Amino acid sequence: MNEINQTTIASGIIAIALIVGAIVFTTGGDVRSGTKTFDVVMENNRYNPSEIVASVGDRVIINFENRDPVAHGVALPQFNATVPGGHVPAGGTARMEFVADRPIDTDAAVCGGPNPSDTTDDHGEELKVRVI
Ligand SMILES: [Cu+2]
Repeated sequence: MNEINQTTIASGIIAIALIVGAIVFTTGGDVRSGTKTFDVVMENNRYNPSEIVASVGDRVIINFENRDPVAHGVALPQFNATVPGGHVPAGGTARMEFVADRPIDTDAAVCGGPNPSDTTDDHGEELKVRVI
């Protein structure tokens, strides 16, 4: 009888320890690398929102929905990030994902040129990406 009780108690302690450990591990993982997801609508050659902000270390996911009859190019070469083919197709959607491993303040709208600072031949849109 006594042995059974001790075994039961010991099993209970181990189970609680495993649960607490799992909670600590999960929470710690979230704190170290949070995921920020943004939904950006492209319409009339403008993006909404036109600025997103993330923290260094965040995994950033941007879901684009292009409501325009033309494709729009987006890229963040600093994070080696873009969408399939480099453009969000006309009337289509695309996803861009990257780890924001350093601070930055740039424009991810790159229609018309591979250089994100070149806005001379794009549609005039802007998607400011700030990592702070
Ligand atoms: Cu464009």
